[in-house]
Amino acid sequence: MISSAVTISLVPEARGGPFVFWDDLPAACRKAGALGYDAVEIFPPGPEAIDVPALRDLLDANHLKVAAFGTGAGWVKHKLHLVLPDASQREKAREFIRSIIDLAGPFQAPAIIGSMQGRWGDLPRNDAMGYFADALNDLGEHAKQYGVPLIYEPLNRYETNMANTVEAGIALLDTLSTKNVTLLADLFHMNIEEADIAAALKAGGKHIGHVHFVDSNRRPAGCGHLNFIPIAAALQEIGYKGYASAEAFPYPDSDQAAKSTIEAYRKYFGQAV
Ligand code: LER
Ligand code: MN
Repeated sequence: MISSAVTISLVPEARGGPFVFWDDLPAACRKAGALGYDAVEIFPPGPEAIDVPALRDLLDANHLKVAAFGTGAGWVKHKLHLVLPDASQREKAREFIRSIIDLAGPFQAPAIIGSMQGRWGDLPRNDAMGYFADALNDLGEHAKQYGVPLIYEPLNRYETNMANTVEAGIALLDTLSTKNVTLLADLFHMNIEEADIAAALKAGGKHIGHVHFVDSNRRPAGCGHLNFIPIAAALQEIGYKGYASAEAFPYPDSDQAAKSTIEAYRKYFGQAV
């Protein structure tokens, strides 16, 4: 069965970004729990921002899990990514991601590499791809001790030139020595880059480890022009059992975005209320 999740950003520098809830972790968890979400996906400024025992209590009280932790604050706050020309900056980016993996692991949650993949250009493509593959191998193996994968998210062409499609993501995974990296299928990015979203999900098969459940315009599912019927059928066909996580703009506001997404989730993924 596919589980539901909703995003919470705790990063002021990400304001304007595609996160449903903002700033107030306890209030967001209460709202997610009340709506019947299975989990929250947290975008923290860094590991020190999360009070681990307090988060555990919050999750228990609201019958929630953590679907994943994002690592993008390493980019939006610290301007770090994994293919910067300077080796010490690349290492800092890796350390930041490692610290999020160590935060996430005890929650049995994976970390996501999205914007931290950076883009090549300051470095030749081959060098950048080599550094990136090294980092994925290292960090993927690091995540193994927690029994979780590392999740890599292909992004659309306006955000990265590393890998924009599921096919390019799989080609990259094929070069890795680690088997512990899976792909994130973000339906917003896929709507820009894929010729056929459902076909791409089917081709992704066992490599699809997480889904950002969102519409064409990055509004909540149901507020754009995506046809979720073939998307849901494709996920079912590949036996996907991860999260459909609402990474969407808080449109028209956070509460309504969370409500309309859980309704869409129930409609398309058949969750009993
Ligand atoms: C960025 O566009 C995105 O989709 C996030 O999940 C990655 O930081
Ligand atoms: Mn995403």
